[in-house]
Amino acid sequence: MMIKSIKAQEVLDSRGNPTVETEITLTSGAKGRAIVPSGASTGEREAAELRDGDKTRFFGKGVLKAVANVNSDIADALCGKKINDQRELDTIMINLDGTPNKSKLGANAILSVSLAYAKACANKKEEALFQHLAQQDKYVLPVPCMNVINGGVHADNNIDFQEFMIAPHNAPNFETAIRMGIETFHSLKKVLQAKGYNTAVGDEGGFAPNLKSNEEAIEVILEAITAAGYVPGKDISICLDPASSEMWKENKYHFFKSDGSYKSSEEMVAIWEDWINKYPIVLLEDGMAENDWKGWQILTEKLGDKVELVGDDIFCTNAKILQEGIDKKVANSILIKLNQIGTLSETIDTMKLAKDNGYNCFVSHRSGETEDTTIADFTVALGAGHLKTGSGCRSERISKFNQLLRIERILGDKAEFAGIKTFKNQYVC
Ligand code: 2PG
Ligand code: MG
Repeated sequence: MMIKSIKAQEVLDSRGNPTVETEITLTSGAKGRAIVPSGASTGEREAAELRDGDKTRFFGKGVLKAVANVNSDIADALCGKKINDQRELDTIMINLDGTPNKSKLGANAILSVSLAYAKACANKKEEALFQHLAQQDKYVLPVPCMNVINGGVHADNNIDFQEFMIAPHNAPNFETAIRMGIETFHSLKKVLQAKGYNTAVGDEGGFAPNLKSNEEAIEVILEAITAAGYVPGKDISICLDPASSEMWKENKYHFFKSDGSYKSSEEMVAIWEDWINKYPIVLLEDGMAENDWKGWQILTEKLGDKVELVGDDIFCTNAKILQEGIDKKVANSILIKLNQIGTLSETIDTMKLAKDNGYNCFVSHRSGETEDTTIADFTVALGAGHLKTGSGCRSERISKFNQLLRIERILGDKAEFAGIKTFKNQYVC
């Protein structure tokens, strides 16, 4: 596959922040285009997102340097050369950057090229992206974990925890699952309205009301599941991402947004234990902060055989850090965000390491997203079984669900829906 041209430009994400879009044209004429997303509650050890820092443009958030890096250094290293596969392309860029966290060229620059190349190769083979990326014979459609209440740094309300998700798992296929999720989302709007709460939405399309407590978020969701005609726990369960790193200050968890109180690691674990015993929770992501490894070990020891414990900020989709986690018995699942590590090949390596060690992989969007639907194809191709890509509104979220609907329809009988078995150690409370 010879690359004829690589052209990047600055476009915008769902928060109106600049981001990198790259289009690659192969000598065959096949093209591929990708746009990279951007996080708000980022892990400290994520690959570096290169921003201009020029305060006269987009308050310093421009990405013209990253764009220039694609159009000059990266294009010079790749255009006109024979490149055998994705790994070779990614390795050339990793070496060209030469830093441990891709800070020279920018992970945003590198990932845009990595993904655009995969799409161009799929187009050359006249395959869908999920077919081109497929790592196995069977295609698994994921349980969509839909973030219906937003808090933390994703919303301007009084909820400390960032994401309250519903997982419609008792369905024969993805199409039914997404319908169940959307119906529950619409029911939730009515439940909130009836209680006099605001129904404006946060960054990922979930409602962002001011509530009496963090716990009330679960209660209104359970009410909505029932009102939509489903049974909590049997048909639809709950997944949480409190994004605890955002609450971690001076070795304590601070409830900055609600009542200003704080908790020790042990007290935080006790909250999760209580919630898991009371509510149909099947997955807890970042229940502890990225710098609280001790707390993570306590959490895993206590609850690791009951629910899926996903490490996001703590692992940053990085195989080296995941290996540390495996050695220290931290979590039993890893969140997968391509832009945390910066290339497709490294992301797949991390997922392989996870799988070989009995960890689950939970694929994720970023809070700053775009119309790019790569993660939908990627989740099916890698057989990850579950993904989170937002709520029941906002086109940058819905575009991924629509892509999954298309994929399921293309596959017909060959599509398998992951269902409840995709979650690790589901505990029935
Ligand atoms: C997370 C993500 C995505 P952000 O914490 O898991 O939901 O948020 O992209 O802001 O890091
Ligand atoms: Mg997270």
